[in-house]
Amino acid sequence: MEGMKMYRQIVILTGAGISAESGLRTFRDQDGLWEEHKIEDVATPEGYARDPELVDRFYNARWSQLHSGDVEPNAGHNALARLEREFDGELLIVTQNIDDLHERAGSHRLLHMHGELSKGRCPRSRQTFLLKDPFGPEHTCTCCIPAQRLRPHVVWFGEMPIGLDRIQHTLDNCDLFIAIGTSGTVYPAAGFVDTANHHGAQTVEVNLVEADRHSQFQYHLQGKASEIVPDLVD
Ligand code: BV8
Repeated sequence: MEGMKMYRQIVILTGAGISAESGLRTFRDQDGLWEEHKIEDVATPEGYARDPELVDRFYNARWSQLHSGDVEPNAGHNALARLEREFDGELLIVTQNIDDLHERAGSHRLLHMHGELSKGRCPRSRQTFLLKDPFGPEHTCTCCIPAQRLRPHVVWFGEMPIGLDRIQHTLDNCDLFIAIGTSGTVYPAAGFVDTANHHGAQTVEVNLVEADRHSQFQYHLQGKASEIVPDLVD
């Protein structure tokens, strides 16, 4: 924690790599989620319009794994929740992940920029609904007549990410930006490091490998998030 005390505003971007050690598959690693599906079939509005049942199955498989009882936050998630408790400056975790492992670890200052697996959304009003069981055609909204079939509350390619104004503002004012477990392939998240650099923040990448934007980071800490992040927070 000593090392963190010198900062006053920290933004942390997390990706699928921080949940990998909890047993959730990443997208682009070996045996990743995209291996079995084409992105355009399961992570675009066009794919959903073409085959909503296929997309429901893709997200239901992930929903069921997340609620199987076998998936728990790991030391990386827990360390970030401890940082929030102990750091007396401003902290925001921006996650690209749609799982709820940061919440379950105790993080509150958290923004899901690509949506949340545990919620469905009304396609007409955009109102969200907590889902107690996996997606199906029987999941309809209560805000419209006739009731609309709920879609996954997930940001697909070509859709506007959530909370960009708030994210931009915190990036403009942060003095430390840490990216953990993300391949840096998806924008606008992959461009956050440029904003942080532009405003003079220190930038750190935590990853098993040098990811796509690694040259933009001042520091690269190579290794598993569950090992590196607790050391970073201590
Ligand atoms: C938008 C759905 C308009 C949710 C996802 C050309 C140039 C630039 C941009 C574009 C372009 N063409 C199109 C675009 C825009 C497009 C885009 O970026 N395309 C890419 C492919 C080029 N972006 C969009 O469409 C976005 N919307 O642009 O709207 C707009 C924007 C701004 C302002 C106005 C209008 C929407 C993007 C969201 C798409 N939705 N998925 C879901 O199903 O979960 S993307 C998908 O990838 C997930 O959301 C995921 O979060 C995201 C990023 O993946 P990662 O989290 O990084 O995971 P990945 O598997 O890739 O990598 C894992 C990493 O972890 C690896 O580096 C690995 O080494 C590491 N790792 C593994 N284990 C560990 C570890 N690290 C540490 N410890 C470990 N144990």
